[in-house]
Amino acid sequence: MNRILITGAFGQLGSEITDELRTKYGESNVVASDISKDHPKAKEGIFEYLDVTDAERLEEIVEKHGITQIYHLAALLSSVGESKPQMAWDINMNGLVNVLEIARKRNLDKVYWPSSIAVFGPDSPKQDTPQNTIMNPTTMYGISKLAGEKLCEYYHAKFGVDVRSIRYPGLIGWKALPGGGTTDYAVDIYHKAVNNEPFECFLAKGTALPMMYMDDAVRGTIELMEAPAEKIKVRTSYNFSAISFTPEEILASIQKIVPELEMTHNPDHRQGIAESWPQSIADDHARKDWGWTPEFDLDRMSEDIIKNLREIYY
Ligand code: AKB
Repeated sequence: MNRILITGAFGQLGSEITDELRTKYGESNVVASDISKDHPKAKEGIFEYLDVTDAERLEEIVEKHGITQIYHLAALLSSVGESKPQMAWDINMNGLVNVLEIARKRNLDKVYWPSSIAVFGPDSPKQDTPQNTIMNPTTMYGISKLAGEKLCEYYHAKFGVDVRSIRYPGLIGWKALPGGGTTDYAVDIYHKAVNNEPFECFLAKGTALPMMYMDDAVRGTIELMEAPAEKIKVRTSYNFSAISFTPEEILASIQKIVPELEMTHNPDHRQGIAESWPQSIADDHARKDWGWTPEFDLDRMSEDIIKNLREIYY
């Protein structure tokens, strides 16, 4: 019987994965944890307050609920990580060390931990960035993710911890808002479109980034976690890809449904972060090893998000 703990359960990805895992494994087998106590989702299902840098509290929760798997999603993202680099290192690295240690000590079945395209840097190939290439990230977020990947690989090789990971592109969903990322504009633009407001983009024209619809990301993550262990050949983190677009391309896709949407550009410090990242990702290892295939292209994603947001707002 799987008993799953999710950290960062009220974040953009956490809220969607928590719902999906509860549907799949039953409410009583999925424990949501987060540093935010007052979130409305704290009242849905089993909830535990958790600061992931507190190893004792983590152990107490794992013991109390007989946890067998952890989805460790709590992290500070790229943009906020640049304004709080020490905090980003502390949460992103020490949180991961605590989770891997508990998995080793208590012989947990599996751990999931997200990495990011932020592990790549200005020296990496920009187009179809391969799984194994020069990395050299320049953000604290990217540095913590690259170090985390090596830590996961080490815990697998040295202690046999079954830790699995994906390098996410920008994730775009309609259920929860992201916070502190460089790809967040591609979520905000849909809310502006549905509310008939003009959109000011913090990235410049022509800035292409790898992106993915949340439904694909959640499905792919659970597929990776359910794949037989012998299929998982990459124990750092898998490149994971679906779509890639510039601000003008997402605007054009939305304008097919909301022709009046207008966009202006006012690039800020996030432009530099975006320019240091790949524009598209080669994910042949994920496809070959555990059968990854994305389903949503840009227009299908736009249609689905706008339909769902219209139901929420009107
Ligand atoms: C961010 O923009 O920081 C994240 C990411 C690409 O990891 N969405």
